[in-house]
Amino acid sequence: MTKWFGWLAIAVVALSLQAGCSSHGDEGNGAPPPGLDLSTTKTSTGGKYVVDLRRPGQPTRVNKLESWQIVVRTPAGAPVPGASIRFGGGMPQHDHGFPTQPRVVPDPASGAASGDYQLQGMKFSMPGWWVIRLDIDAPGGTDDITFNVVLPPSAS
Ligand SMILES: [Cu+2]
Repeated sequence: MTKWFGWLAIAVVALSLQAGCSSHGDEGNGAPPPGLDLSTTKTSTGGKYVVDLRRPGQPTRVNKLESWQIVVRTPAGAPVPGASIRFGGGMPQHDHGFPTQPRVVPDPASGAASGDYQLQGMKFSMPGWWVIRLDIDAPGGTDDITFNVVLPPSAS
């Protein structure tokens, strides 16, 4: 009998750990903070690059893999080819990252010289406020940029 209760306790703990993230969503603290900058074209923190984050045409769905496009230009509008771009981010309100490890490669459609990149393996595990951080290492110097993305409840 004691053993049985032990297993039950373990099961309950495991269940509550798993539910940890999604349980935030149905309470008030799941709402994104007001006044978020949702621009998809931004200047990097150090002012070295202008980055355009392009989602595919159809609305993003939770748990669906997507490829996005990243267009990197100098502030004067010149393409920035040859950049290595590291992807990071997650949900600031829930303290977790992306369910996949997206990577950035030169856009196969536009070619390596274009300064257009493809963000492969994008996936969101739940609706809400997500932050995408890109660390850019290019001949023009290193810089970083952060985008806010909000997935509506209807995305799940
Ligand atoms: Cu979350």
